[in-house]
Amino acid sequence: MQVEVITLFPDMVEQGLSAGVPRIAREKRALQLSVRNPRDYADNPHRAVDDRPFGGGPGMVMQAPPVVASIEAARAALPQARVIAMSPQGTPLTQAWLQHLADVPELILLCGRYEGWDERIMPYIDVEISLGDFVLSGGELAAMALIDGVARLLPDVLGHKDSAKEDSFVEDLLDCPHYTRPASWRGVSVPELLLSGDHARIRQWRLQQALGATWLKRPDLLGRLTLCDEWEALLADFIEQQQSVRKVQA
Ligand code: 9D3
Repeated sequence: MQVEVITLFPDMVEQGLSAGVPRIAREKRALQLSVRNPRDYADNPHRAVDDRPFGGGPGMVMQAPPVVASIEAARAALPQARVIAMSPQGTPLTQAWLQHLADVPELILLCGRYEGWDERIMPYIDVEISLGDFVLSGGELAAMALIDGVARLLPDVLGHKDSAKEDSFVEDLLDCPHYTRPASWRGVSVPELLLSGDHARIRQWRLQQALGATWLKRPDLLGRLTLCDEWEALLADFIEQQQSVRKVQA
């Protein structure tokens, strides 16, 4: 996948995606990233790309000419690309979106700064994507989050060890608890079952813990799923155990 990020902070994006999984994706050429600065397309001697809003009000607005010149230059490099604007007005990013985007060969991501951009850039945008209902100071962290989430889905980046693919349920549920050595630490032992070598029961315990964690912490996620009888029974059992724990505590 080839990605062009249009940003006033190219170093931030370049640096943020040069560690961990995105770095591996780039080294394996599964992800080819380039950054482009609208300042390089400003036609004034101070290379200004923002100006005061018509109609008054606080802050500055990114100007249409350098932003659209950047998009058009990125388009020349990536002719098939969809143009995604990172924007608090966008549709919220989900795992389903990431899975869709992981199949797209070329992407252009536009990052805003200041109060946003001149509305006249909108005809050059295919879709607006947000990270959620909270306020960031610009689109760069959102673009980096999107690229990070896509990078780990690209073929041959994580290989078979990808724990996200090992168990098909994990995409829809919260994670189960994890433990590693030491087996006993500060008087707290790892659940015995995990040391038993009984992989069928371990798998079932993990699924039950994932169902239980989702029920406790994110009931909204459970509401969107229809559970099969086996999962329903595992969750019912978890809830029962939870209620006896609560009674002992009370
Ligand atoms: C406080 C400023 N707001 C005035 C009502 C508007 C505003 C302008 C620019 C809010 C945020 C931003 C910068 N944000 C992004 O570029 C952004 C973002 C976000 O803020 N939240 C979630 N996802 C995203 S994607 C890009």
